[in-house]
Amino acid sequence: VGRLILVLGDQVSEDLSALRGADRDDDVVVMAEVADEAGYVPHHPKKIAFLFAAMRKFAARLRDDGWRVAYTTLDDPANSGSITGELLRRADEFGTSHVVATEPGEWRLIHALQDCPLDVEIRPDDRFLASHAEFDRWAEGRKELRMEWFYRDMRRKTGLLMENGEPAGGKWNYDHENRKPAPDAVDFGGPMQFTPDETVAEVLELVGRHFGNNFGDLHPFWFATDQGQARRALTHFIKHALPKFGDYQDAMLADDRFLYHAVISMYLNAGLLHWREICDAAEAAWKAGDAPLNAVEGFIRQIIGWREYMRGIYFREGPDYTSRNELGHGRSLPGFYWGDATNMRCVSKAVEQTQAEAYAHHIQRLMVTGNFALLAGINPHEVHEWYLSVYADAYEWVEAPNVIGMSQFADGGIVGSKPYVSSGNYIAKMSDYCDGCHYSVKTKLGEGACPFNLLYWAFMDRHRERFASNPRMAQMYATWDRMKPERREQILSEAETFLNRMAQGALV
Ligand code: FAD
Ligand code: DLZ
Ligand code: SF4
Repeated sequence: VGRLILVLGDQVSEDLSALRGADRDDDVVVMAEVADEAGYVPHHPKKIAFLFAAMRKFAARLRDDGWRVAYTTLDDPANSGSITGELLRRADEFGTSHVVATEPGEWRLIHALQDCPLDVEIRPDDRFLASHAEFDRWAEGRKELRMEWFYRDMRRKTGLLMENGEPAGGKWNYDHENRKPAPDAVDFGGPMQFTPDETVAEVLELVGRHFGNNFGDLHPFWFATDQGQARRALTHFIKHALPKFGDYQDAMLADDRFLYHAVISMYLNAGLLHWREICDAAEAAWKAGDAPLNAVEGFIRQIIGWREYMRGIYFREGPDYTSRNELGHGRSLPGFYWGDATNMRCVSKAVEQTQAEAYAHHIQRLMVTGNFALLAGINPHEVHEWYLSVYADAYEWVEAPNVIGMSQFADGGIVGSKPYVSSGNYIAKMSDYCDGCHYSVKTKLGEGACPFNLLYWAFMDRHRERFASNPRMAQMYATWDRMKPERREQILSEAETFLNRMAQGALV
């Protein structure tokens, strides 16, 4: 044969650069379910099942389109266990040493392909809006890499929500209209759910057998697993939830796992949806008068702004990014991230839904589990591995800048100019978690004090040298300094006691 065309689990897109210009008669598409990819972190079973099912259905579709596909299932006795192992095996089988690949989204796998003793051509992944070169050109010479400026360039480049070269409605960003606290009732029934078909059922059986002990519930499984289903899920969101997406973007409810979120990141990141079709659909809803500008602008910003920006940072910062630890945090991740009991209702609920759905929305990830880990001084690499494991949409290129950068400030402030820390107040304002919590959010110290309140000040105190001169944090330091010394000491000592009990595995 001519060449092997590698298609990875998160590359199930028809218009993949590796497939472009390939010869259906001469070339062979290689796809493989392998232990290495399924095991570099203990992925949530739903994430593995989603990818395997999407891979199998994509392979079937390619075959229908006349491609030759060499597909290795996890159970295949000949399975070598790794992507490069499978390439070597197929190279031998088909008598070729030429491989065409689309750049993987993790350095780990890029290096594996580069080190593989075959002739591997790695093509850019142009399913993204900004190439690495374009992002680097934008970043070059800037003191601060602010997402907002990058986003404006992407608006100009795509023409999305632009009118005669100006932003629609006269403003680039409508966030001041967003971020309302949690509503009393949500009139969106959640993302579209799909009944497992035969392919999915087979994969569920396989994943249950191999990964049943990983953290996370495999059943019920309702994700879309092909392009047609993912598009229906997108349409469902645009029609029923997008109009209120902006208003409640930052709200959290204990008994509503999705609010008005799209729940499409796993589809987009795997390649079942393209950013362009998503953004076009959102823009069309605004033009038709079906969704307000604050919602549509906010939604489009997440995709052509944040998502592309995060990818730019990951590739620009290089392979050592996930080991950064600028704040020197070293505690281990407590067991309640893996489902052990905790009295903190917000954390318990966010982890519980993560376990059930392999999904939590942005503010749960940032202001509950992320905020707690940062306040408690958890080793950011452990935090990173947790996020990479438990969410169905997690690949390093997007997970690491969100966790190491935005959430844990472990990159020293490349992604965010200030750490995302808050006391219990923020959670109380934006959610209903505090009602019925073992702790009292109004209690600042002493019996029943909310741990976020204690740990917040301990964090500020611990990192005074670094943050006191940050103008956006000066006011909090002034508040801290106004407290009586005995009160400050008591807060710090209670925070310490809490952390020590947590480290010993006590119920906290
Ligand atoms: P919506 O809230 O409906 O937003 C729409 C889309 O915008 C998402 O589907 C996503 O593609 C994009 N988006 C929104 N925010 C971001 C962002 N910060 N970075 C990149 N894309 C964004 N997103 C991932 O795709 N994979 C991850 O592994 C991941 N890890 C995260 C870890 C932390 C600590 C935090 C704070 C955020 C993380 N995010 C990650 C970003 C965000 O939380 C998810 O994209 C979002 O929750 C997905 O749900 P949704 O489709 O309902 O999103
Ligand atoms: C995440 C994942 C998993 C669980 N399994 C596979 C697999 O068996 N085969 C495969 O090709 N890809 C898998 N993936 C996705 C890869 O890990 C992903 O392509 C890289 O991490 C780069 O983003
Ligand atoms: Fe979380 Fe504190 Fe509220 Fe309990 S009181 S839910 S720990 S913020």
